[in-house]
Amino acid sequence: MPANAQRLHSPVDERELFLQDMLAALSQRPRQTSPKYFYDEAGSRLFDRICDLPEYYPTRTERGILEQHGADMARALGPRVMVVEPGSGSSNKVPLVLKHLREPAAYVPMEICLEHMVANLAPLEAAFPRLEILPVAADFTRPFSLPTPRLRARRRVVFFPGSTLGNFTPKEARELLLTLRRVVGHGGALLLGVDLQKPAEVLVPAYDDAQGVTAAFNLNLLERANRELGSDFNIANFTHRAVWNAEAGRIEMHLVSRCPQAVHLAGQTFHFATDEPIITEYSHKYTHVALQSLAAETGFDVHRTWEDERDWFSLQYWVA
Ligand code: AVJ
Repeated sequence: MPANAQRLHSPVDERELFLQDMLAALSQRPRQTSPKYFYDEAGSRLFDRICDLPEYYPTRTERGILEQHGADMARALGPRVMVVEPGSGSSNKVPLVLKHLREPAAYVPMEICLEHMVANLAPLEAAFPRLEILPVAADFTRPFSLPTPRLRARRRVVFFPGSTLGNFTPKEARELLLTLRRVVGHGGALLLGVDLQKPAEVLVPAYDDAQGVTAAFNLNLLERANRELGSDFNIANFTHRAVWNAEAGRIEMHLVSRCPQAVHLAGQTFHFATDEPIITEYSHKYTHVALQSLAAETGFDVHRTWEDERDWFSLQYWVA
């Protein structure tokens, strides 16, 4: 592990947390797991494949906006900023902004899975040899502290692309944005990538692709529980489903029981009826009006936004 990387939770804590969260998830109705558990090594690789799928438009649409307007965004952010990226994944979007920033003070990627994060930093270190990179292995939905870069930062900026915000319910999203507002402080900024509402015939295939990669990503959660927690999910007895919940304005991913069955985990037994779902992810889709209200409710001003020509995706520059 690089000397400057910080691991805030021990692997034992992570396993215990996964077990407790899975027991709680399977005990509630409807059963609902946290999407953060998708991203073990296998899940992270499957997600990287999802990003290249023809049906999954968000990644390429967002990249297009960052490529076209990255210089404009960097001018708005200004010189000597410290860029914090919660859920940095493969850190493959931040270079599109970093390359235009004048004297960035530091880049702080944050991921739960330290191995996946650090394994992906080599290209960034090669492209930005003078940039101080301070990886932090933490779950950004829980309290975290940030390292202090050698070069004093003029302002803190959180880069939060990929519509990861969509994973959270409106209440959770507000709480997370209030946390990010505290992280950046007065005068700080948020550069937020969010997926916008569009017809269901575009949205549903993006979460239920013809090749079944998203199905494998979803089912991998049960395989991970079997691998790491010793549960006995029979993967063939669950099927992937993606639904557009128009009232809530979100895509929902479910794992649906194909038959009456019992699953065992840590000495407990969980009975499933046919067609009973485990909700594994929400992906909320936003309107411009909803984003304006969300910014106002969480102490930010919407200073600039950049969209693609179809108005499918938006990069939002919010100032605290
Ligand atoms: C990484 C949470 C933004 O919600 O679109 C992709 C995850 N799930 N395909 C999303 C995901 C199914 C993705 N986020």
